[in-house]
Amino acid sequence: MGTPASEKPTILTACQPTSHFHLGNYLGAVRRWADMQDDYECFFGVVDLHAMTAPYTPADLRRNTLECAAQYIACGLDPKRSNIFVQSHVTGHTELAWILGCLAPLGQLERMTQFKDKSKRIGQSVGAGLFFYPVLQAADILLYNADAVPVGEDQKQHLELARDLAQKFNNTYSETFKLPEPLIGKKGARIMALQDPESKMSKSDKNQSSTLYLFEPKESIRKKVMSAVTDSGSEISASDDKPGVSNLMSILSSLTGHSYEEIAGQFSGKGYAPFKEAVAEAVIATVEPLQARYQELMKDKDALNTVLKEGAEVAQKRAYKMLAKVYRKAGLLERVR
Ligand code: AQP
Repeated sequence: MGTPASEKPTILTACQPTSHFHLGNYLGAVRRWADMQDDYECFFGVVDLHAMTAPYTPADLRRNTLECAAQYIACGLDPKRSNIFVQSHVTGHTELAWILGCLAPLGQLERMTQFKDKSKRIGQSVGAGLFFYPVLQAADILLYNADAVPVGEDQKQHLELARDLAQKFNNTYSETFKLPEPLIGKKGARIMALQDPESKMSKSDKNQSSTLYLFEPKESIRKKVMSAVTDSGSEISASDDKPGVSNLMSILSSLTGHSYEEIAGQFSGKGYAPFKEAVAEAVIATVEPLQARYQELMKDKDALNTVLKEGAEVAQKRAYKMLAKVYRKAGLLERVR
């Protein structure tokens, strides 16, 4: 018998249901989460409230939320071992975000790179929600008093804010929150855009040839990889002055387990084409079984909704407990029942 859930450290992490997962979400995040399920009590959120921070249509959000749950399961998250839930189904995320927001220094929020990048991309219609997003993310994590948060490298700055807010709450009121540790993988922690290897691979990239989706057709994957930006010269090696080749090497290494040295040796003197073909084949071999499982899961939406209902029930119990503690410590009068 394994360790009971209550004795395991807790992890909380999440994806936004904005569109299908890309290879960065998989290698930097979800694949690693699947490997952690026996060692941690896991809360995997579908953070629909975060997805509202950029312009969206309600029908897409609804569809993406259920599809995100199916993708989690297809990628190896197991509802029998983990709690998969939708953020808006659990009371407490937005409430705690308000309390933490009252402690969050404005200057620190203004320095968030994701806010700066995304607000530039969205332009005039950018809402205050995008600015407040990291505080809601801190609330997502602290509501479960998570010990650790496995994420890609792009989330490091947000996690620092979550730790700072936990510390500030503890100092202002009294010891309440653990300081969550970021768990950032060594391999695949930052997969870069295929057409612009200086920027991270992202769902909202204007140039969709840059983003490899897990559930896109094989031919399209092959085409995108073959047209990925490489660097001058023809040598296969990872270095700062070769961001395109380094990114493809990182993808191949993460998918096959081969080291950079092995990859460099295998393609030495052969040029970019066979190397890119190997990358495309490795991606396709990885996504094929995931795609088949995903199609199966999407046939039974009732079963998916049941997974989300059960996940939210467990999450809610935990959230109510934490929220009551936070309200008490922050001086809110207990409600007369
Ligand atoms: N390029 C990446 N490389 C490694 N890990 C990544 N993650 C995201 N992009 C990369 C990790 O995926 C998890 C879920 O991310 P998310 O759903 O919150 O989406 P995001 O970070 O906002 O991803 P995108 O693609 O950039 O979405 P848009 O364009 O909508 O903002 C996180 O653990 C993240 O670290």
